[in-house]
Amino acid sequence: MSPQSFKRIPLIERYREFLPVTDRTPIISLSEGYTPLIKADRLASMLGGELTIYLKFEGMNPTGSFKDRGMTMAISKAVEAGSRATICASTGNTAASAAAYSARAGLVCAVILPRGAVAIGKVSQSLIHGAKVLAIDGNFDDALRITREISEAYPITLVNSLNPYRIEGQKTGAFEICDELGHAPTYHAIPVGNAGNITAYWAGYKAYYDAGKIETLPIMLGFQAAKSAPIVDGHPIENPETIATAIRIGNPASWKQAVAARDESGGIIDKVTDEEITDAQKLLASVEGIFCEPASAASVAGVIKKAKEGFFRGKCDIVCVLTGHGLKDPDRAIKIAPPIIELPADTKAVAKEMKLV
Ligand code: AN7
Repeated sequence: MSPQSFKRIPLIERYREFLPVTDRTPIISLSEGYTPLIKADRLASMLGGELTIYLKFEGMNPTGSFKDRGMTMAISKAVEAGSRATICASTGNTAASAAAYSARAGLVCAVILPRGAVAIGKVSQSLIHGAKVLAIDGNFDDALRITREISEAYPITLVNSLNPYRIEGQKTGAFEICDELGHAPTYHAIPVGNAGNITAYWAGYKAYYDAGKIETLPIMLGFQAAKSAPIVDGHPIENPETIATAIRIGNPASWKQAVAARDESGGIIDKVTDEEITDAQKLLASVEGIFCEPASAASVAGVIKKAKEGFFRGKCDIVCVLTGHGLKDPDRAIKIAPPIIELPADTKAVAKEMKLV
């Protein structure tokens, strides 16, 4: 094997023609992207019909979530512009990614988190990468408002998805799916929080379509958590709640763009309960061997819900984006899984517990 065939090219170089970069843009990369598209046959057979399901496991990115696709762009452009510092509001994953890419670029990074509402793995990442971690007495929407005000008043680059380079970078998820399948899927299922990712995927599919790389566009299926579903309910939610803390967002920044993606693609944005999310997370772990975080499981929970309603007709393929790794939120996994069995250091006791004797 030649070393060349093993080499990963930074996302920005690989999809350069579709991204707003020049020869002068320094590329800050952690070898993001190239995430696996895993065929989920056992899940599909449980849903019946003629569905082919693929899981785009974005938890395999360097910081464990899809945010790295946008962050390589946002941080590279920040360095190009001569910025020295970055800031973001976050339910955890944006912060982890911003902290890592800022560290790599030598930028100071501040992250504003809703206190007590961010999964421990994500907090640990922001801390170890040396970001200034500020936990406010408020929710994500409060954190985003403060972050916007700070970035408008001081010379600090905002790296939330309001930063257009984030969306540009996240389009590459759609490119990878099309490159691997050779076409666009019939349906694209995705969790919706601040609504940047659904916006980015739709823009990515449209860019590939316009470039003649795909002949059809997918139907977009967005899923919010039931008590954090402003787009589905049609109004901002003042006190959003869900165990899927990543998408505990009451007033998404890219609300209009998400609605446009839904309507232009002939799709839907629906909601799933915490119970449906938990069931989907456990199912993925137990029958497909894939451990994603709760928010990610919302895409699969939504597809299960729609399949039960008879939404899918005939032969079709569905790509579900699993946006983040399950290790981000180990507390949650331990809470929903069977307990540890504690025993004396005794072979007989172990054999008995295993029902071998
Ligand atoms: C695992 O990190 O908003 O609809 O601040 O971490 O583009 O917001 C995270 C969002 C889905 C929703 N899945 O994506 C943040 C943040 C996971 C996430 C979403 C998030 P968007």
